[in-house]
Amino acid sequence: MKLAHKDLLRLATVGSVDDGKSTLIGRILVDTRQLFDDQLDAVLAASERRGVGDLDLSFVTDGLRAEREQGITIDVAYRYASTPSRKFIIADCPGHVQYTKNMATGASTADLALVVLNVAHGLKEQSRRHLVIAALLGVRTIVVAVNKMDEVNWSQSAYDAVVDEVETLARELRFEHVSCIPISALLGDNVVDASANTPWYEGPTVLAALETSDAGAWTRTDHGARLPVQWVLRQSGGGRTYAGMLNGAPLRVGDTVTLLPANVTTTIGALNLGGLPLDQATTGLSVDVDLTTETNAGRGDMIATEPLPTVTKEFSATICWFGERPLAEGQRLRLKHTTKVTPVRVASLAGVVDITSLHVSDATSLATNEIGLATLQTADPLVVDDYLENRVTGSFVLIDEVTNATVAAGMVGHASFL
Ligand SMILES: Nc1nc2c(ncn2[C@@H]2O[C@H](COP(=O)(O)OP(=O)(O)OP(=O)(O)O)[C@@H](O)[C@H]2O)c(=O)[nH]1
Ligand SMILES: [Mg+2]
Repeated sequence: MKLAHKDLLRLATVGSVDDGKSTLIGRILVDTRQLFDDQLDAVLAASERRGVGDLDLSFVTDGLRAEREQGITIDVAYRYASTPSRKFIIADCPGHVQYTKNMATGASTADLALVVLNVAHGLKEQSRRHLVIAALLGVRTIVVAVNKMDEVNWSQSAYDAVVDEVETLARELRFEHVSCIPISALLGDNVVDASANTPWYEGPTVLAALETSDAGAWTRTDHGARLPVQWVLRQSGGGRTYAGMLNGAPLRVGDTVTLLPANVTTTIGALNLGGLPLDQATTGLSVDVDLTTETNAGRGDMIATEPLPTVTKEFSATICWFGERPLAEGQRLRLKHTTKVTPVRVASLAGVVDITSLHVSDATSLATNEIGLATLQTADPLVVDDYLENRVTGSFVLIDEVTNATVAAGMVGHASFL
């Protein structure tokens, strides 16, 4: 079956540790009957081993032994689900502050953030941090599950207080669509089935909200096609073709394209997908491109259509720092952008973002999990877009030269709320 873009929703869970993200995903999967009997049996057996009573639904996504023992999520768990109206790719992210990096990875490809908050705690600092990161990563729609309503006796005033807090922050972060739902992930209220315990709530269940939210927001298709060259393929009759994953606008045979950073303008002669010719390729497809002019492109170059990206060795960026030691001005790292890796220097730090006030204040270093603004200088030219225009060509990661660990997620430019 062919999937139309709008039929697929990518979502990531966000929120503080223990607020019930994995339980909610488990509940959705169980109540929409997405699990096989043997998976349910395994969850039941694991629940019994840990002595947690009947069924610990967080075990549906918490697959690692350490996760089950500690009762927290560490790695992002991806799950697929489908209902008659839509397919979902679900990234169940960890809430613990130590694993903020994993949350950022999960949220980076999401159309929508499913925010889970404990009604008794409201917006904790880590929930705020997650929401700021989700906003920076380009998420425009949030569904907020105000969870554990069973523990506050289904109190409408407790729910309203959390909704007030959420709406204030959501306005500041400029989310476009916000819906809040009172739920119990544990008991299933307002998750797939409407609850009799919240007669004062008339909105949709979590599943209904997910089924009707805007999808396909992940990539903008109105800002030019971008094909970062991943492989150069030599053809048997001489000549070469270029392979990579397309994003942004569609690419058609006959389109005028520019090869960057060389700045050579040419035309698409042919497009192939797995050996089969195509007239047009759309975002997300890994295609093989034949250009009508003989060129000398290599891995890390970009084939693009108008409006063209920027070729630069210096740019300002927003950085989520995950290194154990602080990031300092002048520091040297490696930068990975699409298919290219280059040495980079932090030329200057313009400031650090206060998670509570969202103000940016002066800084000369960034501590673990802090978000800052910086000017970066790369050794090789990069072909970039502003993150707001293209989430793929506008993003990068920073890598520690010694340990090879990914220590930061970066976005070209600044979000409008900073
Ligand atoms: N009473 C009550 N308990 C809940 C509810 N939802 C989750 N819990 C419990 O809260 C605890 C934490 O749930 P998890 O689903 O593991 O929380 P999480 O948000 O995934 O945690 P991390 O992934 O580690 O951030 C578990 O013991 C759940 O059974 C709820 O609606 N009501
Ligand atoms: Mg979890």
